[in-house]
Amino acid sequence: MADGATFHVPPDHLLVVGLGVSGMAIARHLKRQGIAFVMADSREQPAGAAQFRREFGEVPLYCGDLDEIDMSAATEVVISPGIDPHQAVFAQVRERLIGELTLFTRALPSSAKVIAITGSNAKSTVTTLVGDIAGSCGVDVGVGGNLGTPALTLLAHGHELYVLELSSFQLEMVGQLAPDVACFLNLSEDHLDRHGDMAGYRAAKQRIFEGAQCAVVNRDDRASWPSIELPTYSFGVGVPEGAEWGIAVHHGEQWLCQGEQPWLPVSALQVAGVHNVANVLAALAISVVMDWPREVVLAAVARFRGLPHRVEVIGERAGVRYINDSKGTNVGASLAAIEGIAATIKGNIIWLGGGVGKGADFSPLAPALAAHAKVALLFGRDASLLEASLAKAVACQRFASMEEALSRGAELAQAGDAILLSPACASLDQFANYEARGDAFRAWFERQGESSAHAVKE
Ligand code: UMA
Ligand code: ADP
Repeated sequence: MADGATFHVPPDHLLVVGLGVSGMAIARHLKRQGIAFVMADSREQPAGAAQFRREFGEVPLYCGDLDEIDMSAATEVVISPGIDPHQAVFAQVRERLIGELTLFTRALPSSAKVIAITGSNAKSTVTTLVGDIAGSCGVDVGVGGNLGTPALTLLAHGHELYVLELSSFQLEMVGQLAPDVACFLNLSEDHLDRHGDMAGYRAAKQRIFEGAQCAVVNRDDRASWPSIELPTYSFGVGVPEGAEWGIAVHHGEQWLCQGEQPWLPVSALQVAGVHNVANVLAALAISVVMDWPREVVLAAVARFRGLPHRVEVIGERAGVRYINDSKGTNVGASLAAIEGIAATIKGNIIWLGGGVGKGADFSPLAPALAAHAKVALLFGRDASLLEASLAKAVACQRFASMEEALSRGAELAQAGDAILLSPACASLDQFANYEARGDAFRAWFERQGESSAHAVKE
């Protein structure tokens, strides 16, 4: 499509950039609204081109170098979250640059409510749980955003409530969403290649609070608190005071509590690890702000089994638990998983890590591994970087593949231990995505079961 000739955005047209999941949702929304637009993608042959042409017929689609686009006549330029707004190519249209959520806010009926959830980790878990609770309470709810279904696609179905998982990429371009509840779960190093430094990353996430009715934040992570004045409700894993949410001992057992009021024993939860208790507390805090009925909320929370690949207990063999946390793709996530699981087992953790480290500093893992891990079994592209950061704290061994690391883990494990895949890295060097990595973990576990059953028969 790009033949070196300049592509001119016609007057009175929006330019949509990025023909992915968000771009298609934006295009469908603009069509519904009767707003003229053209589409562009920086790849020569984006996977969605055929689908776009089927749905949008004559709407011009430009594929190729974005420098070749003359954006001067565009009324606005709508970019997908994966596209960096700071690129020089957008310098001339900075005031007219918007994201999907700006369109969402403009079209949102005033009667509809929005719960917006962000954080470096736990977004999908908390978003899904809050959506489950809302649904159980009889609310007509749409659940999506960074989780998968774009906010504009949800909007097309016309819900009473939108529960949106929002990434820093989406929030950077949010406009003013003004949600009924803005929840910021935690902040740890991620996406610094896009945001420059932690201050830039936090600033993007802080935009969730603009115009919000109230904030739900993490008492154990000051970075999650709003920089602006807002009614604020907090959760944390310590003993709560006043209206705070936390964990306290009640009748000799640990309970999830609001202040002195016990809500649910930790033992009633199906999700594993202290970090998941924090996630449930965040969802409870939101539920109370929304004034949902307590008994229905508690029943929904007790039913929640968590999401696949997030500290998912795959099974137990010879007293050893196998836990798939393939979605632990950054240091903060894996730290939470290691500490969360250590508190629930009698033995030690056998930790599997590695993959693409995204330039992260792995050293924050060292104290947790020193305290809780028998060994670190490392694989993938950045195994040597992990070893360099961790070798003083924990015995490290390197392997060509995750499966080889798993086999070694099974040899080393004793009853009471947990084999935890929480790699602190992206998977793309050896797998299609984190799901494929988690599926390979499960498949290995199941294969071992079959071969040991076979051995017993023989
Ligand atoms: N593209 C360009 N030029 C670029 C970059 C991208 O033309 O420089 C094109 C790509 O070819 C692609 C399209 O833009 O076809 C759109 O890409 P996108 O990267 O914005 O992705 P979408 O398919 O629209 O999916 C996005 C989110 N992706 C990103 O933020 C990278 C999805 O989150 C989200 O589920 C979806 O919108 C619906 O809201 C994924 C993600 O990885 C899961 N998110 C990051 C994370 O969770 O850490 C933030
Ligand atoms: P996100 O959507 O933000 O990536 P997920 O709910 O998919 O979050 O969880 C991703 C990973 O984050 C989990 O696999 C786990 O390793 C880690 N995690 C889960 N809960 C927490 C928490 N409360 N604090 C820190 N890390 C967490």
